[in-house]
Amino acid sequence: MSLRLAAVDLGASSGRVMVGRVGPDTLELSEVHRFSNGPVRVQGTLHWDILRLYQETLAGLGEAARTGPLDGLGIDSWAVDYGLLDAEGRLLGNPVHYRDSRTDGVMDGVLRKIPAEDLYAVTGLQQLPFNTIYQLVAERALDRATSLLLIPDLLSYWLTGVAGAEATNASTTQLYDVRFRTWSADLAGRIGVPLELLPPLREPGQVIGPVLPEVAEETGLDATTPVIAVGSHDTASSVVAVPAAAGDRFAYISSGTWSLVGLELPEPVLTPAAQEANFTNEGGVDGRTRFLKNVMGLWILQECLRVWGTDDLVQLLKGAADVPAFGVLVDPDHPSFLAPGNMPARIAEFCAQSGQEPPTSRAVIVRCVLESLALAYRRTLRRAQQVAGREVDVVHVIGGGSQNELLCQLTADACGVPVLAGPVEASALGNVLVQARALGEPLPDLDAMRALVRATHRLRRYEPQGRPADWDAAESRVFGTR
Ligand code: ADP
Ligand code: LRH
Repeated sequence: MSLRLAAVDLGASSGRVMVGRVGPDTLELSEVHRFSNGPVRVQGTLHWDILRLYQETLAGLGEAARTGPLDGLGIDSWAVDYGLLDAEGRLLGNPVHYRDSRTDGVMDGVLRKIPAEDLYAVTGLQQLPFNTIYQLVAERALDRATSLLLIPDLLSYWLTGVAGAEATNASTTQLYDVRFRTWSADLAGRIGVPLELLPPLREPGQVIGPVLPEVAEETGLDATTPVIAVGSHDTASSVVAVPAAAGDRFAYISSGTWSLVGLELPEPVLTPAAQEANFTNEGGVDGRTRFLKNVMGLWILQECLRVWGTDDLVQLLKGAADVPAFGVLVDPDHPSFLAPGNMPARIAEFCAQSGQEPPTSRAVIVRCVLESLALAYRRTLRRAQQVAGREVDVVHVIGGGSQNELLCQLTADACGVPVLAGPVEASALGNVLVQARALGEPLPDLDAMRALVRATHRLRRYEPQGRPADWDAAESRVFGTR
């Protein structure tokens, strides 16, 4: 016997609805619907096209229902962004995209009122300009709102009529107290956000409720189909599906639009060293801590492709593989790479300012992005191990970027440990695994879930090659001796 479950997984560059079959020896995904996602600029503000994303979700669920009855469904998406609802539960405007400029300079203003140490002691979160706390300070519709729903919670609300805040995603807002696993009334008060705006928290595995009759009618789903809270932060779901064995000393890179680089820990690390290194302690499934850092990721490459008007990534990667190593390098986390725009020009600008010859060909630009990412991974993983006092023997690369062979090899070379690449659809796998357990499948803990991923998915192994000294030299070239 196996369960049939739908995972709605909304990434910043594409969304998909997958049907998962989960049983004692079975873990299979099939994609029933995929659609593009990205920022929509309206009169200077970047939004998400949330109604289209909802419509595509319904279309995907309709496809899933056509192929057979579902035992449950769950939604995960990118973090930090939200919709505001009025007293009647109506959405107050299109959610704003985290890359929008409304948060420019906001963080500095907040840190003048709330010392960074106080924020870190409570939330353990990496300072990123788009954290929900900063978005709320810049928010114009706050005085008309009675409820804030993070993106997966908003879609779950539209599907079920039940409002709530799933904990792994709530932990990315910088309004969540990581020590007591509650909203921080103190921080909310200090930025003028009424606590009532923040809905009751729920844990992954909790049943949210059955789909509304109108949803059942539109999709063909049975009216009793439960919507189940999963690790609704996509990175939380993807970390569930890291195919590590019990006792392995592993790091992970959840590689998509962003590269989320770090360790899984039993407890948050809230030390001055962790704060100084700007690591985040996001909430994981089963109370684990995702001790990681956001590295800018394949976003830079996605924007290059957009500017060049091509989607032939495979061809570009072939070209980059032939470019000599250690040419042009950038710091991918430089703030100039955050907003959408002409990345090839911004890379050239970075080179000009750092005394490097700006790249002239696409192949050199792609090579530059990949080597620069590998260098950032190396630096981040070293720091994570120092700060958390743990060593790793292997790096698991999961998500869409695990298909990038050149980047995986560079990552193994830069980090000096083997890389195990896959699965590609880690978030959707983590999503259906948590649903399956909620519905009674004997998957008692993360080890059991990961064992099932390992048994059912083929991984690709990359051994470190080349000379570590070359990476040391590259690192001091880009980052100095910091
Ligand atoms: P997100 O969930 O953030 O939208 P994904 O996990 O879907 O991101 O990963 C998207 C990235 O995966 C793309 O930006 C691209 O760089 C990479 N990718 C997708 N397909 C391939 C492929 N065939 N070869 C190499 N890289 C790929
Ligand atoms: C990746 C992700 C990441 C967040 C960012 C906003 O999709 O959820 O973990 O920091 O989007």
